Amino acid sequence: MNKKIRLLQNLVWIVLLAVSCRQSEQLYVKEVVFPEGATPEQKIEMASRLVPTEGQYAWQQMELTAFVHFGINTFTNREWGDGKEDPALFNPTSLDCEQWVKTLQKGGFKMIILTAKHHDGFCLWPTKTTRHSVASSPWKDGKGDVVRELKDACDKYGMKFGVYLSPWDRNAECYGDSPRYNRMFAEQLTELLTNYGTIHEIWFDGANAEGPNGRKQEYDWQLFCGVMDSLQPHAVRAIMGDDVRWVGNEQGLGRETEWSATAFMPETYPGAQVENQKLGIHAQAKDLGSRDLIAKASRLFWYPSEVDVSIRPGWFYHASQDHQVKSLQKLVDIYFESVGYNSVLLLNVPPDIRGLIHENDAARLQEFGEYLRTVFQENRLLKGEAFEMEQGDSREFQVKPGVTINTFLLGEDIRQGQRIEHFTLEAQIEGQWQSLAQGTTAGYKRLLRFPDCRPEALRLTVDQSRGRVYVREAGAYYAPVIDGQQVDFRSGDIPVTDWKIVGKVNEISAQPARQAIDNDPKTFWQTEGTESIGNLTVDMGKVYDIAGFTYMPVAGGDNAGIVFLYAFYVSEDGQKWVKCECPGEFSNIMYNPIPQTVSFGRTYPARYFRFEPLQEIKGRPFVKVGEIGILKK
Ligand code: FUL
Repeated sequence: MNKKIRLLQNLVWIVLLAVSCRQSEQLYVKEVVFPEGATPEQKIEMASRLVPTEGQYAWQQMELTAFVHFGINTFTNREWGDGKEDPALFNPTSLDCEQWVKTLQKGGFKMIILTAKHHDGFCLWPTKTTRHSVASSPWKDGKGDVVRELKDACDKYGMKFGVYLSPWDRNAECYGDSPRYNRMFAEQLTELLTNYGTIHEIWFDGANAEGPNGRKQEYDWQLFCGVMDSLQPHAVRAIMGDDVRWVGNEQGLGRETEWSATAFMPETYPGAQVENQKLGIHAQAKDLGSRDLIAKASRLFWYPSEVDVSIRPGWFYHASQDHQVKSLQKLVDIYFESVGYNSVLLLNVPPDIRGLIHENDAARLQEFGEYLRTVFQENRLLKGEAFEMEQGDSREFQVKPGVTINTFLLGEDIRQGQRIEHFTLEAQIEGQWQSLAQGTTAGYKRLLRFPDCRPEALRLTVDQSRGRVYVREAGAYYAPVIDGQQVDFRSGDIPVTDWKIVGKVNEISAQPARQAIDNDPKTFWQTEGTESIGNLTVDMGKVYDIAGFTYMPVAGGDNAGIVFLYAFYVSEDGQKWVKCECPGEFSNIMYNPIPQTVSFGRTYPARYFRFEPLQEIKGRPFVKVGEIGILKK
């Protein structure tokens, strides 16, 4: 099998699309190149006929997919391992992949993507390419294979399966020696795509060489694509892949206006950086598909968005986060702002050191699944099946008598393109029409929420569209109010009332250092940015045995000032200082600027502590610190 197979598949798909098409329009699968001199109107008309591949369409239909971050970090309590970990640490006591699958299925998830290798390079399968794998661990006497166990469990319960293979590898000695590492990576990919049956999604992370002294590895995407084309041509390729696009944040937040037909060129394409820069767009850009942008673009891609977020603050399991599992309300909001914003949700659920999904996460997933099933089991419109509309058309729907609604669903038949640009919804209540809600793009699925009401009918108007609109489904639902509050971040265990800052501090007058220890995460300390970054030395008034600390980043706007590397010191008398054992790196904080908890793995007697930021996330000369807290256990 080779690239031709992928082309052939697309051809068959086009024929199928053409047959199902109630029109005789030409469709463009995955990509459309505008002819030289095309007018903005011609481009929009062509954009409306851009459609997904068969694989992309099947992927979109899953709606709910799960990430499982599990590996050496689970046992070292870290987010990013440095590759120097002893494989002997990997030893889950009661790993049960069937429990993962059954638990996620109760939550409504249709696919599991496993971190077969994270940035630490530790492989969850017995690879021939490195000794840094389960084969060197005591787990099952080195004969275990997590990829195999999970894939078997997925097959048994009818769950789809995907792999995360980190291109960035902090263990591989050849990383940075580009051709050698590329060969090794291609071999790892080959093993994964050959030995485990059908793989539905292949996930390549965008993070690489963020560490200090990182050598630059030039990845050979052509080589990797060749491997995928020949071994698993049906699998969709995500992030550093051209089928599925990263939404641009790790908070679970989609865009209200989300175009799957986008000018954003997949970053692995030659010249993509220049092309995207020319258009002024990047993964986080607010607008990736408006008329104005398309007028400037020379081609468009069907490149739909995937929203990845963890059910806990971190991607990997940390016992300290057992009580920070996202609330049902938060998960439901994420659902509405991902699946309901024309995206697929990729929710991470990290198994613990036993090798099981923790009871708290399992209970939450069950609630989440039950909630969604309750909300969406019954369409409260009398008729919401497929129909067509032109720009300016309105369509009325009868609501079942006497029912309350607060949610509207609008889904386009994207096999004919994504076309709706603006729509409004009105409700007829006691004979009077009144405005209820409005939206911009719809795409595969758009959910609108509004206050509870009991209308006799609803009226949908397509105010603006890119040609004729093909609606796959419309629905009205009732989403009940959810009880329960999210547990707030605990800044520290020691009251800050007696704390004093010691010595000279680098600070700007508007954001003085004391704001980093005032127990108010909304205020912060900012350094001047002229000399060295400086540090914060605090006298806590008496000696405590301290086990760790917390850092609350200030995640406003461009994330400027967030600390990446740091050192932490303690002292009993303010004279003799001890450097605490800790990673010295807030891993992944540039993508996920959440409160950080650092555990030393032992206690230190301390009356004084010193937090020394060493590097800002982008090497800027200043930092901002929302809060520093001290932990006793
Ligand atoms: C990030 C990684 O650095 C995180 O550790 C995690 O795997 C997330 C899904 O992607 O960029």
